Amino acid sequence: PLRVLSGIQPTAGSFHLGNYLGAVRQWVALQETHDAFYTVVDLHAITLPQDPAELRSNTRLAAAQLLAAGLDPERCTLFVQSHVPEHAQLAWVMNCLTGFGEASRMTQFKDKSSRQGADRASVGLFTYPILQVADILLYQANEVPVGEDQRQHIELTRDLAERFNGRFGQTFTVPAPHILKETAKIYDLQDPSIKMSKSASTPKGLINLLEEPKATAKKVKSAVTDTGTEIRYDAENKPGISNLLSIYSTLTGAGIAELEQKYAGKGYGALKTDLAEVMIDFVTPFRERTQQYLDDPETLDSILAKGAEKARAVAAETLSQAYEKVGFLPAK
Ligand code: AQP
Repeated sequence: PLRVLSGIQPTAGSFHLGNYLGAVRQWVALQETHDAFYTVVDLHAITLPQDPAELRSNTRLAAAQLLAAGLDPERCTLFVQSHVPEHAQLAWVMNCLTGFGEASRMTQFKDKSSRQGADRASVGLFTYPILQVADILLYQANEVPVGEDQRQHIELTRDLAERFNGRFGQTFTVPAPHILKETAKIYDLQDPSIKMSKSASTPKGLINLLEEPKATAKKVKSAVTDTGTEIRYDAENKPGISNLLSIYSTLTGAGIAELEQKYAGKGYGALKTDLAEVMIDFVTPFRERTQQYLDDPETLDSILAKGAEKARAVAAETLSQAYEKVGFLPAK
């Protein structure tokens, strides 16, 4: 089977609805059809200042949420990035293949560093996409399931894989992004012109999956829409309503056309009330399952230990090939 690799940061504690719909939901589906590797990217998490105790507990929390969302350790390999040292090792090689100007063009770095004050941004934040390149190439992934915001980083991964292969001989699979149109970008509920995001969203526009379900319902009901009355998918003219329809459709499996018909002649209030219910039905069991995994840290840690072992077997093989191609003298 084809292989997929993707990762998620443990920084924010709770995943938000954009992380789930844009990425994690695809991960769950792909474990059925692909050889799937999923990682909690704690090395990426320290590119912004972190609290050590929080990072540790958020790493477990991220793994617990992935399992609660439906990842099955029998069907996929789930591991913590820092448990597999090959990620940092290959990243160094990839750093040396990347042009400074090329890295400077990454829009996520520009956004994140300008929010922090460019001078205070770490070099780690700058090379973040190159570590991500290593994450993907180590597993010879064919596809990378992510949200639209990651497209540029996957392009960089393709460029560097081709560059390495061209310079040193065929070594890496050149991966393709796996981005689903309907959920590629979930928008902030208060400002549907920006993506829902842990760092740029307003608290009322951001749905954290682990918050009180009642708070979630309230956010849905106070979502910003438009001055019209018609419930119709039109991303350009009705971004707020279109965002709500996408979320509704994905969580329930109902098609957009079906929803438009269901709400023909009804007001925005009716749509929001029903979507609030749908959200509560989704987050309530999700929170419970997450808590169950957190209550049993030994099981959780052993799942992650087994995952790391499986991941290392693949990563070590790729790294040794890459090291040999580059010209490093093998240690005897
Ligand atoms: N709004 C979104 N719509 C669709 N997909 C999204 N993703 C994030 N936001 C949306 C996808 O979630 C996956 C994991 O993301 P990450 O751990 O790299 O976190 P992030 O991109 O740092 O998440 P945020 O909230 O977007 O953080 P900030 O505000 O720091 O930039 C990725 O596949 C991502 O595409």
